[in-house]
Amino acid sequence: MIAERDNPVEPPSYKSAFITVLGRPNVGKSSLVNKLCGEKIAITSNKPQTTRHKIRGVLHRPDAQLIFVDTPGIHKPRTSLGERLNTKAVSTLTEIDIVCFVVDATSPIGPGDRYIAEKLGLETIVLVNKCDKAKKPQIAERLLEASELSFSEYFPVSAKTGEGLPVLVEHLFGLTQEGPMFFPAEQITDMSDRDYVAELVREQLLRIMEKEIPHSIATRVTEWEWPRIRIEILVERESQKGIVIGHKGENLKKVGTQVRKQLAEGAYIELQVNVDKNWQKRPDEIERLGY
Ligand SMILES: Nc1nc2c(ncn2[C@@H]2O[C@H](COP(=O)(O)OP(=O)(O)OP(=O)(O)O)[C@@H](O)[C@H]2O)c(=O)[nH]1
Ligand SMILES: [Mg+2]
Repeated sequence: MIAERDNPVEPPSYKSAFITVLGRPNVGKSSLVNKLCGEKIAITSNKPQTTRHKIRGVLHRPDAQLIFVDTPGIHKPRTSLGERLNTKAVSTLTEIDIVCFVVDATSPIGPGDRYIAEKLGLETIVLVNKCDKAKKPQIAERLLEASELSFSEYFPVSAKTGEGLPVLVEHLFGLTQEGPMFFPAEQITDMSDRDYVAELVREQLLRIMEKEIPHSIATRVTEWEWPRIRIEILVERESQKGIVIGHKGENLKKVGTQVRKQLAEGAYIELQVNVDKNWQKRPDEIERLGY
């Protein structure tokens, strides 16, 4: 008792940090955020420029939280949408505490990576992702290349297997500073249910569609009367409409089935395909779609 009175125990302080996850398209940023948070938060695909929103995913501990900010892959833009996605990703740099710069272990660090690296502070943490897919010498080579960027820390990781992530998470919690609980314990993302479901539809379409079509697709919920959810799929040309619908509607059926599996039981998905010419080149339409 006396010892306790002499050394009063301070109430535990709460710690938090924002961590932005940046990199070229397709390096695995969204996959990493999902794995780190232990839940699917962002959609992923093998097509570049999958992510269009800045999405926050939260990893909670009783005394601290890490808020990961997934961003659109930074690339050479060809459309208004592309420009907007780059701006969105780069804008996170002014509002975060920690930066994780993701590169792909399976391909050399190139001009696209360097372009991004130049914008980052020296305290940036480099994540060499997809280590499950790379041979040991390849990982070593990538770490060596990355070390030439003169950042502070380098972690070989895999979003697929989770390899390297526990060490990274410990390191990140170690960097948190006293701060507010930005998200309550039960909340793991700031994305609304409506946006999430629209994204799930786009994810399935990305899986099915080839070539340029994925970039032409936008999705949004137009009606939500649980269990009935109506989602509009926008394409840019009449010719794309038939491709998206598929023979006798088979693509839409597949998409609906896969999305329903990821929702609470009983969800009823209605998909409608509309043409909106060149929406991704028109800033007003991009704004309306919320990208
Ligand atoms: N083998 C392997 N594949 C991975 C890993 N991480 C991501 N992928 C795959 O790489 C592809 C791209 O992953 P995403 O997470 O969508 O990449 P992203 O960086 O968010 O891409 P954008 O949103 O387009 O910028 C998907 O096919 C993933 O399954 C990994 O650690 N190992
Ligand atoms: Mg992504």
